[in-house]
Amino acid sequence: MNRRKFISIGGISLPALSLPQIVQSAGAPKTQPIVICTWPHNTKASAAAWKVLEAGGTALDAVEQGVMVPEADPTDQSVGYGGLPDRDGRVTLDACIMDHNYRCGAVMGLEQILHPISVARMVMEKTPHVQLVGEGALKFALENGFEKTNLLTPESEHAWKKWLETAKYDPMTTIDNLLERIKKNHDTIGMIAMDAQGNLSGACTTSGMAYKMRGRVGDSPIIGSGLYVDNEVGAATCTGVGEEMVRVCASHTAVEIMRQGKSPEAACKEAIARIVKANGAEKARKLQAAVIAINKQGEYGCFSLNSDFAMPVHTAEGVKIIKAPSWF
Ligand code: SD4
Repeated sequence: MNRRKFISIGGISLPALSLPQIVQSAGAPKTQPIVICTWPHNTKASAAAWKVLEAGGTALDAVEQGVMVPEADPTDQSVGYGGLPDRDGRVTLDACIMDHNYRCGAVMGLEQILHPISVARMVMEKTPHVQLVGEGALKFALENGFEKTNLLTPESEHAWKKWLETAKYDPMTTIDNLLERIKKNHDTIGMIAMDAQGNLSGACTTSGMAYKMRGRVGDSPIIGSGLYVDNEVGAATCTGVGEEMVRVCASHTAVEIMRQGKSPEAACKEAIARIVKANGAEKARKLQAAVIAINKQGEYGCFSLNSDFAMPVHTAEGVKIIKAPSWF
């Protein structure tokens, strides 16, 4: 019998699964809160999340507040307001959120709403569904008090028009563009946090690949691909060429590897290894993908396909930037 899975009340052993709340509140040790996120420029976002944790808030509130920072920042051309548009010139946003009870919500291809992460949370909290897409997601947002905003800034419109001059409907064009954006240090934010109760949550939000085909959805709003949280084990989130993360369910893969007892860094490396295997080394060299993870003990790690990826780690000791080891 697996002792971890059973609790004893008055001498009678019961499966812990039948009393999850009691086990959690009675047994949860105090842990050190921590928040990590993708890309080194996102320290303002991790600081906003840390503020919530420091005040005793939940990991769920922390990750939502954290990723709202780049969503509202017009200079970040890969998330929310100011995001680079699709080929038709429309800014379409993808986001998802997941808490410590396997609850999750996502929006895909959402337009004209400043904070897709908050709509994703509302999908999680107010609907029987996990994912809403396009027009339906917008309708739901408007019915729930969100307001329409023009998200296309003059800078992003200008960049799109310039791209149109030579536009080729070739996926490699999009990948080149992604690498260019990464060099400028602006990209999708995936964030995971552990609060003082030891509970994990995560959020991921993006405007997706610049100049993507209309209707294209990447990994970021897909539970298991762009983000996964299992409060018994750990959490992981990703950034990079979304198609690659979807093919190997990168975040879920990393969590499952942690479940086998591997460190967060080893788990992230295994997810990246599967992307290399799926593509072959030659193609993988031209892609970028990175996975970050925290386990239930609050240990963290990251790993990227190509170099130049790093993540902020925010704890009571302050913020530090961890450079990821990379496959190439
Ligand atoms: C996507 N994963 O839409 C996102 C883009 C990204 O670093 O993360 N870029 O595919």
